[in-house]
Amino acid sequence: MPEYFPEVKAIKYEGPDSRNPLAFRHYNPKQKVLGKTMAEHLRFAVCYWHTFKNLGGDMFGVPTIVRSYAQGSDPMVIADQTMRAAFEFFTKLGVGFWCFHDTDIAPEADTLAETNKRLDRIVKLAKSLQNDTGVKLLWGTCNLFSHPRFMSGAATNPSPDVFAYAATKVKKALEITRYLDGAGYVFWGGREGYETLLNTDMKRELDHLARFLHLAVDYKKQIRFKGQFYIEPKPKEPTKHQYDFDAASCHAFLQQYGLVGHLKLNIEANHATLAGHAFIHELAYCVANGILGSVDANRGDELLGWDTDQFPTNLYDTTLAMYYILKGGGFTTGGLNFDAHVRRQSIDPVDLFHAHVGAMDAFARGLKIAARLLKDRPFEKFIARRYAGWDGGIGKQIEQGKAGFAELEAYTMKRGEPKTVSGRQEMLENILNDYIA
Ligand code: XUL
Ligand code: CO
Repeated sequence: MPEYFPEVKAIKYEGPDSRNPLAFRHYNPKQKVLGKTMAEHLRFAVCYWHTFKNLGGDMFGVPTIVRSYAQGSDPMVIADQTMRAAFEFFTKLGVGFWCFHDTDIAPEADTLAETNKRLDRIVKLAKSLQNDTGVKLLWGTCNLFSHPRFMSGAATNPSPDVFAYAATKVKKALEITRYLDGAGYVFWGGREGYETLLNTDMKRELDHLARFLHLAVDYKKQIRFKGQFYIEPKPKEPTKHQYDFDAASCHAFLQQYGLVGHLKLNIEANHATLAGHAFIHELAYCVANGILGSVDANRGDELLGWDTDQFPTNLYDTTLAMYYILKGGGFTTGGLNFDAHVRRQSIDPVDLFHAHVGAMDAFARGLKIAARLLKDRPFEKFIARRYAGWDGGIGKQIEQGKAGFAELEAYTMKRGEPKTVSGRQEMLENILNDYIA
C-alpha cells in the first residue's frame, strides 16, 4: 500500500523539553487529568474538508497545494486514495476521530442515485479503515451549501423541490453516518438565511427549517441512529444573515419549535467571533443552558473580519475553553474537531502535521491549566463571595419569590443606599496569567 506521508513517522509525546517540532510536548494521550485520560477529555478529530480537500484556492487565486493522493483523472480513484491518505494521517497523528461532509468523501455524480452509489462505495472503504485503525467518526454532515441548487437555501429555500432534495440528501447522510457508527451528526445552515428581506418570508423560512429538523429527528428514530444531533451557529458567511446566528439565537429557535432535547450545539471559535462574541462567551452560554455538545476548534484573525479557520494556538483561549468545557461536565458524544486549514503558503504535507500537533498541544496545555484552576477554584471562590448576598436574607427571599416590589421598597427605605463593591477584574486577570505561566 502506498504511503502518502512517508516523511512523517507516528507523532509521539516527548515532554515539555523536547525541541522536536514533530512531537507532542503536552498532549500525552494516556496521562490522567481529573480522573480521565487526556485522549478521553479532548476527543480530537481531524476534519476531512479542510485537511484533505482544501488545496489553497481562494477568491483571488488558484490552488497552491499539490497532494499526491489528489492526482488522477478518475474522481473515484482520487476519492479512494484520499480516504487511505486520511486514515494514514489520523493514525500517524494519533487522533481518535474524524468528521466529514458527504461531498468531501465522494464527488457528486450526474444523478442523485449515482452519487449515492459512490457514497456507498467510499463508506465501505471508510468502515474497513475505521476497523483496521480504531479511528472513529465524531460526526458526519451533509453539504447543503456548495451546489447551485442550494443558492437560495436548502430547508429554507423558497422552492419545496429544493427542500425535498435537501431532505433526500440528509436522509442518505444520516444513513452513512449511522453505518460508520458516528457519535453525532451536525446541521450547519450556511445558506439558511437571507441576502435581502425584500425577497424573503422570514417566518415561513424559520418554520420550514424547524420542519426539516423535526423530519430529521423522526428519521433518526426510524433508523435507530443513536448519535447526537448538533446545530452549529454562524452569523454570516456565506449568507449575509444566517438563522443559526449564535448560541442564544439557536437556543431560542430550538425552544420556539420544540427541538430542545433533540439537538445540542456545536460551537465554532471563529463563528463566535464573527457574531461579535468571544469563543468562551458561546461556550459559557451553552454550559449555563445545558446545550453544549461539541466544538469546532479553530481561531480567526483579529485584523480580518472573515472565517479564516486558522489552527488554534492561543493558550489564553484554549485554557478558558477547556475551563468551560470541564465546568459543563466535559464531552460525552462531542469532541474537539479541528475545523481549520493550513495557510495558502503552507504547501507541504508536513505542514498539516505541524498545524495539528500545535493545536493539540495548545488544547492539552489548556486542559492541564484548566484542571488546576478547577482544583484550586480561585474564580469560583471569588464569584461565590461576590454573590453571597443571595444565599440568605433579602437575596434568598427574592430568589425564592418571597419578596415583591412592596417588600423590596420597605427593605430599601430602611436600608438606604447599597454599598458599592470592586469587581477586582485586574486581580483576577493576573491570577489567570499566573496559572497560564
Ligand atoms: C463552515 C463550517 C462547516 C461546518 C460543517 O464555516 O464550520 O464546515 O462545520 O458543515
Ligand atoms: Co464548523
